[in-house]
Amino acid sequence: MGLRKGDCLIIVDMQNDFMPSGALPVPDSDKIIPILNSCIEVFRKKSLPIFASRDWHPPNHCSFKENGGTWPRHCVQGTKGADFADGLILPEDVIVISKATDPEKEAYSALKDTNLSEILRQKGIKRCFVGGVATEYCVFNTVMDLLSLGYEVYLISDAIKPVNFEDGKRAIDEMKKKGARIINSGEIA
Ligand code: VGL
Ligand code: ZN
Repeated sequence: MGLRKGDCLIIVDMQNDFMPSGALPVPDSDKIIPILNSCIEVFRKKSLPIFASRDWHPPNHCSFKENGGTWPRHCVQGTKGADFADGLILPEDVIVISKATDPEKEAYSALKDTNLSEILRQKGIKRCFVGGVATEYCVFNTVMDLLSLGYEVYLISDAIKPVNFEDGKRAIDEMKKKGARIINSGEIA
């Protein structure tokens, strides 16, 4: 799969709180760090844009149980848990997309209430290669939004992890049905 101008890498929510020892653990999420690092290296060497989204909640965010939501408190702005995962090697010119920053609004997609779609348009992006967590939440919603906007999406199947295995499988099926192509990191790296 020859990478070319118009391609980008989108790494979704690879943050300490989503790692196995974090506040909202995604099982085996640490296992995909080396895989993502090798993808990053390939895109970096070709000077292709690399985006990293991050869940970036204020302390009073509505998704937290204590505020009436469903999740334990996680990825609070400026905390260690919200930092990108230890061991993830992001390039200096990574484009960070912070999402779910409004206390009143949940945002699973990296395109919801962010400037990501505008940057993709500005940069003439055609194909998005996507990895990260969690498969059935933020990866899923990001991929579906990208497909709705007309981007070609390549889901890097060995560089994603779900909260729940069965839900993850269903999410992959749905992304596929909408047009996402399922690839392996070996096809780009
Ligand atoms: C996520 C649950 C809550 C995710 C974010 O990044 O998939 N999941 N907030
Ligand atoms: Zn969240």
